[in-house]
Amino acid sequence: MLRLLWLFAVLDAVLLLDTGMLFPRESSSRELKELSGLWVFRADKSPNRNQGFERAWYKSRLGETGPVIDMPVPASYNDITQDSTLRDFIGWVWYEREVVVPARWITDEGTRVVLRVGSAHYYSVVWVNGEKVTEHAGGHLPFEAEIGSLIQKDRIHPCRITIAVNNTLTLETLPPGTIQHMNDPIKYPDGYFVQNTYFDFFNYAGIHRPVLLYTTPKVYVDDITVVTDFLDNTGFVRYQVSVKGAATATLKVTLMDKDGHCVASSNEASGVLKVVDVKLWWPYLMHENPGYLYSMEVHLMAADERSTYEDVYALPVGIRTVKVTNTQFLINNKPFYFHGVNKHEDSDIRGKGLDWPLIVKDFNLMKWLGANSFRTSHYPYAEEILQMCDRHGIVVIDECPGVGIKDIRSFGNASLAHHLDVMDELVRRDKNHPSVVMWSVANEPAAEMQPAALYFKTLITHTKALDPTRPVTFITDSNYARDKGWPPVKQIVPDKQCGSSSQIVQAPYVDVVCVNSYFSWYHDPGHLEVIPIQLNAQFENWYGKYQKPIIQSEYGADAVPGLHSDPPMMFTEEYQNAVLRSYHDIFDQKRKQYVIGELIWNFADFMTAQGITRVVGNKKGIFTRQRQPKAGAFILKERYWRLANETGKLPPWTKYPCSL
Ligand code: BDP
Repeated sequence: MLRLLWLFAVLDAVLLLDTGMLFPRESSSRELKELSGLWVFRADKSPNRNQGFERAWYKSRLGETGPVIDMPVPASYNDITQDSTLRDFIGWVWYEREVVVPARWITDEGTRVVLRVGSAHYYSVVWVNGEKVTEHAGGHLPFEAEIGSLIQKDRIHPCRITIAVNNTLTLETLPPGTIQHMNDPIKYPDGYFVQNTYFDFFNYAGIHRPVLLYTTPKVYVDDITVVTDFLDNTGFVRYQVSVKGAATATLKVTLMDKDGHCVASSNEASGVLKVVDVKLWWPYLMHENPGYLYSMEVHLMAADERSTYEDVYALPVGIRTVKVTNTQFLINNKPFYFHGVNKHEDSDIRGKGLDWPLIVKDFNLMKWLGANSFRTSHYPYAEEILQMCDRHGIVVIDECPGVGIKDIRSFGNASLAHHLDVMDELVRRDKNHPSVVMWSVANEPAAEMQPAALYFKTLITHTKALDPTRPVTFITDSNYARDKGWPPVKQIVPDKQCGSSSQIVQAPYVDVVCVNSYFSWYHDPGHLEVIPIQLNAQFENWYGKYQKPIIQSEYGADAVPGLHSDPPMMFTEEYQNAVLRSYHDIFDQKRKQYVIGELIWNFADFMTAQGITRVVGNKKGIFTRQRQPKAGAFILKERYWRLANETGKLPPWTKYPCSL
């Protein structure tokens, strides 16, 4: 009974956003039209970057107001041409695409037509046939607009979609940045400015995820929330369906197993489905049948004086629990050890654009490696990736784009309000993914600054209220970013004492302590011998002070593939190997106590801004940017399979991982 009361209580956590953001899926009542492919494109290179708005480029075809080029969607625009001014462009770019909309979508008054953008970095304004339909701040989460009435106005011409996207980062964006105008005429051309960022990846921009049109009936399933639990052999799926477009509707909710058999059903908009002989959702390498998903089919029927409406939406549901103790992370009440990676959405040519071959390759590599988890450093990844995680049992720490919050002015009210909105959007989008087991609200902010304490208290409390079912974390830099040479924090941060005070902000509110450290790299460079003592001290200090489980959320070293030296020297593959091995020795001592995970920095090499510490990007990958293994990948593979053998339950086919 208590369990059921708890399930009810958690669903009362109400998102402040007034609509849902269900992933668009086809069904007998919903159609979908993908707009991936070639769009026309122009960067607004006018001095104030504002010509597009001044001359209303959205009013007519983009090709009529100036030159245009082909631009693939989804993709970052930066690496598509040979033009360095486009690669490094700051400001508004314009995309346009004409779409022929099925006649029925226009004539059928009972149909809603929705335009959805999976993500566009950073700020977007969208017009349909010259009329503004929406705008959105934030580069990593979806947004939508209903456009039916607009396309009905002009039934003759194809529907023209114009999207202006601006990649400028300011003190109040997430991630933050600053625009610096260089006014010295002896050094810089007239009107010269640069974008400063305080994070270590290239600020790729453009329409990064699919744009599509989809339909629903006028009365439709707007959102579904599920929270799961189990007791012995019985699973519980507490659900809530929210309906839009009518005050009343009849619902039929059916939970189907993988073989299409109904295992539970209900006619209520909210309730608890009981699943006998439940098949739990388990992580990869923890169970012989990982990633088990049920399908919750919601069937809506409604009527008004004009028509009847029927909507069908099927949501994949994994039944599992997550709990944290002082020393353990429990999935389905069993200790889970994160042996995984940090990733980036990053690859040659398409930058941060969603790319299925890359996604599938990365999952194959993670499984080859024996990785059971990753963290979405440093922003929310595509939903398509989370769906893969659900299906393959890869566990996710879901991070918001709160990276590089280094300037005291980024702790103001406007920044906080935006950060809270982003958490709302993130939780709204990802709440139903069984693979997501923890929220990360920020990476290595300047937590020592005085306003940070209240800022993060508010943020973490808010996130826990949004979703009381998942732990919350905040990633701390045990090295302190200012020592790294990047970002240029010394110029923008008032020079306050920077020591261990960041711990004060983090630990009282988070459920799991996540620590990044780069011993023998940013500190004591070249001195591998310091790793054991420093890493040991790091763990003992954090645990001693807060008695919370710890994840080594980043560690690693750059290795230029093919660069060798023995004894090891920095930037060689041997040095990367040595760093990994030293860290692993300490992890092996502490994982028996309170260390609950290790995530290598990074899965693959990735592009960064140009700078004196980066040779065409960050080379801390254990795979190259083209996804070929460096020597370190084999060390990690051996270790991860050994850990899996020790801590998990391997299916027979994984006995010989080398053949995978
Ligand atoms: C960490 C940051 C990560 C960087 C990494 C590095 O969280 O974004 O890429 O350092 O310097 O502190 O390689």
